[in-house]
Amino acid sequence: MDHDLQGAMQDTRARVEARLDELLYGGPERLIEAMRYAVLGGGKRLRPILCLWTHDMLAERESEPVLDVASALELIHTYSLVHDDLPCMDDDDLRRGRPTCHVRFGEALALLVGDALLNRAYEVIVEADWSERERAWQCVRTLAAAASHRQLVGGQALDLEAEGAAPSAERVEAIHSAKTAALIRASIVCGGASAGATPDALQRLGHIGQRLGLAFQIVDDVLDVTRPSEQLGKTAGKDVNARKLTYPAVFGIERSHRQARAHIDAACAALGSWPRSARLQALARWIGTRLH
Ligand code: GRG
Repeated sequence: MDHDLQGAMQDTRARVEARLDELLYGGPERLIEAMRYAVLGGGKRLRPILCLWTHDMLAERESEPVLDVASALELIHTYSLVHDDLPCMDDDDLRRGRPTCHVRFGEALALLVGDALLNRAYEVIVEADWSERERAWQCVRTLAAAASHRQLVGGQALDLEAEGAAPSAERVEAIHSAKTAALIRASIVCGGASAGATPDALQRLGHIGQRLGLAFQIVDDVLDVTRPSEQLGKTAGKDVNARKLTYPAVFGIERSHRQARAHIDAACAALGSWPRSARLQALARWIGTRLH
């Protein structure tokens, strides 16, 4: 990976982790321990990085509490992973290279961890020190829609229904768009909203986020069949074993690669209309290089 990109990602990751560490306190001791275990135990922090770097691309300086919005995105993402790993869902025992939250703390507490992280996310945004409340409202609205029954939760429901179903391009795109792309799209849109982007710019950012979100999930699907668990930090080959509807299942590996590349190229071309987009474009390319 590009040395500068790696360093910049690491710096942003460290900022986000320090903020997440400050945000998770209070409540019953065992619950907060489990919440901190789930959130602070690794992860690429892609969504917060996308949010912060989109904000930087558009704003002269970081004047709004975008670090709190970025942290909220990670709280929602982590809630979805904790719930997804539960025995009634994907039933996984490895996440981010460690035992999953329910394996370590029990199913009931893991369920509550997810509930608590979701609510904490919105609380963090509305309690932050905004100079323009309208921007906070836009971020909350964007996140609530992305995490809703139409998007993240709806995508998970479609995913459960689709296990063992006949492979279809429309179906796999609908699932991935809702389950994965929605939150990645929201990360980029919230970065723009917190910087006061115009409605037109927010719409363009949404299209870019959609492309990157789909590319990210296609790459994730391909890695699931091509990499071992030790490299992934989660159980490899789960999709095939669970007869999941994935891009490789529908298109094969080579065509999946090509589709991911096409989404990334289109996202970079669209980003090119912003003069300070180089770092975000490098990050978009990095999503594809995970395949190499
Ligand atoms: C349970 C409401 C609910 C939703 C679950 C997140 C999710 C939806 C399912 C997890 C399984 C899966 C393949 C999700 C697609 C999104 C995805 C690739 C998640 C993993 O994201 P990374 O790679 O994880 O960014 P880290 O650990 O780096 O944060």
